[in-house]
Amino acid sequence: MHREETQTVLPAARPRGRALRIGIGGPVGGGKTALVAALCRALSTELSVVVVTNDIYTTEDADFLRRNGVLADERIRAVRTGCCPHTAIRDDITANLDEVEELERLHDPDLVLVESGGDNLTATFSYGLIDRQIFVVDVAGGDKVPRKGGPGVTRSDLLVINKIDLAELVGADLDVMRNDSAAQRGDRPTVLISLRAEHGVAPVLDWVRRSLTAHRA
Ligand SMILES: Nc1nc2c(ncn2[C@@H]2O[C@H](COP(=O)(O)OP(=O)(O)OP(=O)(O)O)[C@@H](O)[C@H]2O)c(=O)[nH]1
Ligand SMILES: [Mg+2]
Repeated sequence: MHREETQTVLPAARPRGRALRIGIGGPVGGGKTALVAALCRALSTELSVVVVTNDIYTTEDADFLRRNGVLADERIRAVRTGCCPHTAIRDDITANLDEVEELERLHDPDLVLVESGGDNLTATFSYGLIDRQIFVVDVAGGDKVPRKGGPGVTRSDLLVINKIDLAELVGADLDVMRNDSAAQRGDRPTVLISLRAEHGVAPVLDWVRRSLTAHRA
């Protein structure tokens, strides 16, 4: 652990309050697991981090995170929803809450990341499960996506537009996506990133650190 190195960013003494729980949702394949992996890699030397993934039929995403060694295996739990992913993060959150609370009991984390199964634009997390939510879309769905709205696009605490490295290939205009997001979201932040780029996760990392500081305060 290298907690001393981060004291300029985070409060020196960790209050004994509950961990910050962040939900990460969005359509299938947008880069939710890639984002979780990048956040874990960047934060796990300075913070205690745990992860709950959701898949409908498998434990694919948890397996991926474990295979890539982003955290110790026991810090990663998988929920198999067996039904529409939004049900398990919004309507009946019991299975997720059980895993989150068990991980909190075992590891006393600073940060809990809950990845939703890939869903559609209507999916959101219950604030009974998480404190803040990130909605991840990608440019490959077309630059119309932010304009189509839905609660993830309009009301998530952070909108991530991922895979900007592919924008030219798929003919997505990033200015259109930026402007439509601003029109949909008002003051709520949006970041355009590529998780394939070196330090591509940095804008999300900054937001997570600011959120953690605010949560602790
Ligand atoms: N080119 C490019 N590919 C990316 C980027 N981010 C993720 N990917 C790739 O996109 C694919 C899907 O990424 P995932 O992280 O599995 O997406 P997901 O949202 O977790 O998918 P589900 O959990 O199945 O909904 C993978 O092959 C990633 O390697 C990016 O910024 N650029
Ligand atoms: Mg995933």
